[in-house]
Amino acid sequence: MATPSNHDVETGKGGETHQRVPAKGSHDPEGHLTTNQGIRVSDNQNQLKSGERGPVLLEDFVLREKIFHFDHERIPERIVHARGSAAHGYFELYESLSDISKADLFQRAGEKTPVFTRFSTVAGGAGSVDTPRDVRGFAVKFYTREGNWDLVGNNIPVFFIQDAIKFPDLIHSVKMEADRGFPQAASAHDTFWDFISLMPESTHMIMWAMSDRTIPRSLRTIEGFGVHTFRLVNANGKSTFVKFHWKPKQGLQSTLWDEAVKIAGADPDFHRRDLFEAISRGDYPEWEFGIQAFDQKFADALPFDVLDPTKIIPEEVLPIRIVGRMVLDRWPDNFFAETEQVAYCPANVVPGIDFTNDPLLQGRLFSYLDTQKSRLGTANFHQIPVNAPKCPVMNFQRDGQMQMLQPEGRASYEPNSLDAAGEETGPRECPVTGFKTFEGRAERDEEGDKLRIRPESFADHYSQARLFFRSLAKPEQAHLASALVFELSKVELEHVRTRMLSNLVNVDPDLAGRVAKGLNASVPKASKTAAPVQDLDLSPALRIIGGPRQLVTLEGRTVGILIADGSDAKCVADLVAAVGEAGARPLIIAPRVGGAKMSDGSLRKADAQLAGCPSVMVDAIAVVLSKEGCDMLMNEAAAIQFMMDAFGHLKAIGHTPEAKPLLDKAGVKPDAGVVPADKAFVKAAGTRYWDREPSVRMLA
Ligand code: HDE
Repeated sequence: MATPSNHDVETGKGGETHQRVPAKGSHDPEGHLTTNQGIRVSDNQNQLKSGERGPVLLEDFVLREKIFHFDHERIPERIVHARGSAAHGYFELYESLSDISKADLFQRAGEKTPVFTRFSTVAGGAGSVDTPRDVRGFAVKFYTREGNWDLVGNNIPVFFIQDAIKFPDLIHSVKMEADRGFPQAASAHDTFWDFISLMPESTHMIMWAMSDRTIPRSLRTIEGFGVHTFRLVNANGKSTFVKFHWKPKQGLQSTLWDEAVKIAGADPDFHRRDLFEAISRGDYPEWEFGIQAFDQKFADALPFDVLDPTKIIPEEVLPIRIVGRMVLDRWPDNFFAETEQVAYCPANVVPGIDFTNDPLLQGRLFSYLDTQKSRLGTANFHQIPVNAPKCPVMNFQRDGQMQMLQPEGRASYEPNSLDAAGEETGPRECPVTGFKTFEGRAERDEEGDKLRIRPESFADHYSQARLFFRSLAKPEQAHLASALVFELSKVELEHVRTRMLSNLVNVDPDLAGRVAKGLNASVPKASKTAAPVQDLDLSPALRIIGGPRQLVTLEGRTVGILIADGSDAKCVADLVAAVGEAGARPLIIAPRVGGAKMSDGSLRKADAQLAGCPSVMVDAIAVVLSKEGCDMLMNEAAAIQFMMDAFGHLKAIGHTPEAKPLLDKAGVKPDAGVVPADKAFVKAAGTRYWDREPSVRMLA
């Protein structure tokens, strides 16, 4: 419902519009425009000038303040993860974890903890597109009763490097090249692959990065991982190692590369918009929270080091115990105040959660505070509402830029005895409930000489890369190989391509052969490995296609229904109803957004215009055209491309018999996914048709 207007409209001498508080009325503070000093503004359209056409006067503090504030609206964007979208929600615990953790949020089944979750791409700037091939950040701030816990993870369970000292090199290599300032938000260039090919430890991550995981269909269809091994600590001080997981209730779903590229042009905000719209319509995204908990004995028996962040523990080796869920149900009120200013930090843990000696994690614990100071400009960034804990915060830290608190009294130190004089004495430490670092020296080699050395237990860089590649479904393997061909084709330094191929031979000779063929290169000798490559048991749980988290469903998806003048009104109405019943959002697309004149003479308004809504924007299409409508669209490139892309992206296509000529023109061939635009379509639309792919695309 529209808000009642609070203003009168007048036209100024120069024809400019003035929206003004009504001259007659109470003139109470409500609704008056003021400066930041609270001074009411009389004219927000004109500067103060000497004479009608004269110079502007320096004394115009209203103008000066407005422009001054505007000039300072931007803060430094994040050096990595600059582009992000976030939402509020809650975490709900399914079962008490008190046996392994004393953290308050893990004690009582059914209890909810507020969260703020930010998803991001890594390489691009804040204004870059949503769908490049990139890792997605998955950062959750839990506002627990014992303070904030930040689980700052990614949508991939491993990382490129084993030691924090390599992070600036990794990021410099993937960002825009230093001399030319391109490419933006893309890993397909010389410096990235130069670095990667010299860093065999990144090979496992590269397999994930080149897989369909890095071109997700939606932020709602990604997994999340804490990556490092953490610890849970119970009330008796016993430590349990843990890996954290987020599993999307919407199922895992990715795009095809060609689709991701086209989405970038059609809607640069595709993921942000999708998250916003899903929450706005009450289709709240949800993830289950899982843990892999294990002890030192289990860790010692694994064929790799659990402190090495380039390794996973396959679910088949240690199942994931689902212990809770996260629901995102509220969009931020203000993007800047919340999504931009939120400051995550892996060092934010609560009693009952602790770190391990993972050398990457250790570096991160140190790094994030510096970032926040540099970005938010003050050591008081924790006072910004989105960062402020939702429990009491009391200490003797004082002052600093942008201090918002006004502590009373003189107790700004302790010990003090001001209480003896009847004054406030301030808070005190507590050995019972305060955070105590886990003391045990359970990890090997914790004591020893000071060394700059990589442990030998980190030396196997290829076995899990092989495990990942071989565990994928066939189409996913082809996508991965093709992604490597694409990226390396953009690499101009030939020696880098060759070195990368040598590394790939260690992963899988077949993969190396396919990539070499795609580059029209020969397969070089395998590069030297630091440890023998092992054939580990495969993990089918790593697959998207045919894996345990692929859902055949229309729930949460979008179905495009293409109409034009003369479309069958009943057919469209039935489809809209059936698609809605199946949990999807029907999107009516027409040549003109005002709508189309239907078979029964009614006007059906469209949600989107065909030229601005290619089929990459939806998960399946129904083409409900009459003969007249089809004839009209036969010479419309947007309509032909609409069909061609839906077919090429392996989507279900429902159509009326009259639409057939258009399908033929677009090269749509009959298969299990091309069906009549009726119930059969609704049934067919919950999945993609992978068998179609070899007929539409040459893959490596
Ligand atoms: Fe980050 N990372 N990172 N990172 N990271 C940042 O902190 C850093 C790493 C991750 O939505 C920065 O506030 C170092 C791994 C996410 O605001 C910065 C190292 C993982 C986000 C930083 C790593 C991550 C960040 C930039 C190697 C997955 C976005 C802005 C030791 C487990 C959080 C900021 C958000 C952000 C440093 C490695 C995840 C520069 C030094 C591994 C999701 O402090």
